[in-house]
Amino acid sequence: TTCIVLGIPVQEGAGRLGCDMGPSAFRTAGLVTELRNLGYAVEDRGNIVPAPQREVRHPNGAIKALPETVAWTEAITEAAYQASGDGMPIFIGGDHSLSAGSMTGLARRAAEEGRPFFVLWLDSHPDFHTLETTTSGNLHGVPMAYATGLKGFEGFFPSVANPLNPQNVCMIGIRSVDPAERAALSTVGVTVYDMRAIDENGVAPLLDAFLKRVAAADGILHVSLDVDFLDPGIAPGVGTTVPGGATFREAHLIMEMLHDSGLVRSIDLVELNPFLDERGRTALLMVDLVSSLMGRRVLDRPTQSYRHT
Ligand code: DIR
Ligand code: MN
Ligand code: MN
Ligand code: MN
Repeated sequence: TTCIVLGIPVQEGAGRLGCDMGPSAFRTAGLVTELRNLGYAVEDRGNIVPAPQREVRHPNGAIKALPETVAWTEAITEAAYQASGDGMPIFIGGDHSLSAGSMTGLARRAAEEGRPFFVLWLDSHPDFHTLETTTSGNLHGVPMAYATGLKGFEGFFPSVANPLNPQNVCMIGIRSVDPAERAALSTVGVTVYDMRAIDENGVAPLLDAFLKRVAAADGILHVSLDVDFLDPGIAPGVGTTVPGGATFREAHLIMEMLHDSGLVRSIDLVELNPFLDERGRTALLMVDLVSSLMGRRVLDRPTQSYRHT
């Protein structure tokens, strides 16, 4: 596999500035070297630039930076589609609005390959607002609703040719859900494991069940990792910390299980805000987690096999 690193310095989707420095911080933290040390060929395509902006206005006056986000989404969708034909894309953000583009581009690729597209969403938030329901107006809160084809984006965002089936989405780590998101989630069949589910079961059985479903469907799996999935105590470099997040050990276990599964085709690393970080520790932790996802291991051990039969 060739890892294709794509920097996406979008910050307009978040409530505060600084995510535009995320791609630099991932590179400074050694992402590319780490991947090469694990034996991968790596092609760093640099940072992508947004498409030209069009004037676009929405009746929801709370919305911020709609023309910018639409322009980013257009460019990211195309870059994601192209990169997924060349190797394993690793999208380094940038705020989570970038996933509106990465998921739609990857979904198009999966559709062309005739395989179902699945997403593992590791985040404290479901990011399941539509343009109508967002009250913060921060568009990093909408990418999952957009990619799954919820109503209300038409005429503003690019139309979604290959909507992600909500039943192919598994969210883990959720602990901050707005009322409109809760209502929408309950109707569409997204699998949502909140922190209580982790506390009661541990992450392993939750993820195992999902990976078995992906394998049984011969699916293509995308992983979207928001820094705020992690507990703020270990990952302070994000604008939207929420207490009570995933621990170092839970996060690494998830990454190692993902590697063992052999199912992951692409990764988003989002919401890293180097301005809020403590001497790069969050960037370093994120790179460390990527290493585990890409195959670094402590000991050899027999692994559960997730094979399509
Ligand atoms: C909140 C926070 N649900 C909003 N969202 C996100 O602003 O819509 N924070 N994504 O990271
Ligand atoms: Mn998010
Ligand atoms: Mn989040
Ligand atoms: Mn089958």
